[in-house]
Amino acid sequence: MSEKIVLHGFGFNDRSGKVRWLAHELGLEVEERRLELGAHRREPYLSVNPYGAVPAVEWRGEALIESTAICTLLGEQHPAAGLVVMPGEVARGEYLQWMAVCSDSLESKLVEYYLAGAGILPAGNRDLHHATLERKLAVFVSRLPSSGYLVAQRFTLADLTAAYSLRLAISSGLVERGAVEGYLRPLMDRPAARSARFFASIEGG
Ligand SMILES: N[C@@H](CCC(=O)N[C@@H](CS)C(=O)NCC(=O)O)C(=O)O
Repeated sequence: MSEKIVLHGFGFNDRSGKVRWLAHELGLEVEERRLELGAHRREPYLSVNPYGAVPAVEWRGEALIESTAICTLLGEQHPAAGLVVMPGEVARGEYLQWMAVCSDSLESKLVEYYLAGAGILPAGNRDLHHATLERKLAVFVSRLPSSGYLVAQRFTLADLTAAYSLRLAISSGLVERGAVEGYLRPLMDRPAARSARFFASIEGG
């Protein structure tokens, strides 16, 4: 019988999507706990994540927060799946670099830029981040392979994390889909990405 995680999130487009896709890659059962906007800032959710943000996961009696930390921990617990490039592997440095570029340098700015475009955050967030995102995304896109994976010649958490930033950048009109299709298409076609509905927002699904 597969192991289960309880996943707290708003839906398919927030960062719970990263955890959902990873869990599907690992064959974990996902019990969804959907939060209405606002409920994430109140009890009982604050007892799970005192920062009042999604995602959070309940797993083996523990509450886990921070999407990248959750994905890394779950990936490391299933080394045979090869989703994390472990210490000692040749590509470890490159892997850490891609992870940091995506989850530290790009992700938060992209989320704020996207939400400002959707009228959920003040429009000022777009002005604040536009020039930096344009500049960094141009470099990011130029460094993506036109086929295959980012590191270690296999699908890893770095690809999943990059896909989250790319999806936001495409939805926001900052990256043209055609420019990254060779890299992105095989990720979109992964059965786990499909069953997690990770790309639904750019596939019209
Ligand atoms: N670094 C955190 C960011 C969490 C975060 O800000 N999540 C957003 C949704 S993607 C959220 O909960 N926003 C609502 C809020 O901050 O009030 C992570 O990766 O989990």
